[in-house]
Amino acid sequence: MISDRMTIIDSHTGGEPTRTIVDGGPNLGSGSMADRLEAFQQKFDHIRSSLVNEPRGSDVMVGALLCEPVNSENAAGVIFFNNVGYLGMCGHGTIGLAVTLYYMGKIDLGRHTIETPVGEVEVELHSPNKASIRNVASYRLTKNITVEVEGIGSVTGDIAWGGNWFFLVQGHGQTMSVDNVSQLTRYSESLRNALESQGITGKNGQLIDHIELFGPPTSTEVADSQSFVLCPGSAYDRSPCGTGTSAKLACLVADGKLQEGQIWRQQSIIGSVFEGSVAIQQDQIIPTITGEAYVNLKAQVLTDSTDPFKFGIK
Ligand code: PYC
Repeated sequence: MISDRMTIIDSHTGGEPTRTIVDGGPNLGSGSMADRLEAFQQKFDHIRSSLVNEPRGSDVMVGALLCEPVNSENAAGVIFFNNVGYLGMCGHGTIGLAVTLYYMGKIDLGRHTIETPVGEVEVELHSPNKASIRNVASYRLTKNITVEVEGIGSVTGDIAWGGNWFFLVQGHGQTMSVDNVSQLTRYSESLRNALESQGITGKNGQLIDHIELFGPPTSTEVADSQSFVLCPGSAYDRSPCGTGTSAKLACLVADGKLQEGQIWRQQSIIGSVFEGSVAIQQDQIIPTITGEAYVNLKAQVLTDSTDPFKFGIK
């Protein structure tokens, strides 16, 4: 038997894909997005895997389940996931979701609120392909922490939250080039493993699952900094990473290198750029990240009950 229940729309934000389930997704109840994420994980993880893992997906694919919001005044709820699990927030994915909702005729240009498992974020859709997200409050937890990495030596970086946990490294000695992504991936994986095995975590023992390496931009005309971001799993972010840029902005503010309202342009390893700035509210750093996204596929998901890999290659 072949089911065709689910409809997906794919988009990419600065080269990083988002696959949004816009219809026929699992019923996760009517709780908060955090509660629904838990239900997704416990009861429907095979759907996550079937959509983003091979043979239908790939390691780089980020999934988004479009949900009814708890507050009917909000535009939507969303749960993000990838090849290995779930994301609290996803900046490129939220920009992709906004562009997708516009394509579907569900939102107009202007401001909208989206519910995520880590809180509400605001989206401003400036045009059919350009959006700003006002992210959750971001902060640096620890500055200059040194970790011993097997085969590499001592690496010093900062731990910061931008909706996900990041370890941000400036002086890594690696060549920041798209031709070098295999080596950047190996380096970042070793670093992430070392953080985990040495018990270096985010707040309340939360896993640091994103690594962010920085270098100079390809041109100061286009950006202020370039980054390589390793996502949970082994895929790198083709975009400058919305939550990673938020974590970077929080560090810059903490170091007195970025003022409220000042623009920071973060370039990805493939050259796409997000613009970021912060507002300071009640001592909290609230980043706004602007980027461009494009829809590029609408499809019906076919699931053959006899397919041995219908739930993906795990
Ligand atoms: O843009 O926040 C982001 C993100 C997280 C993982 C992949 N992209």
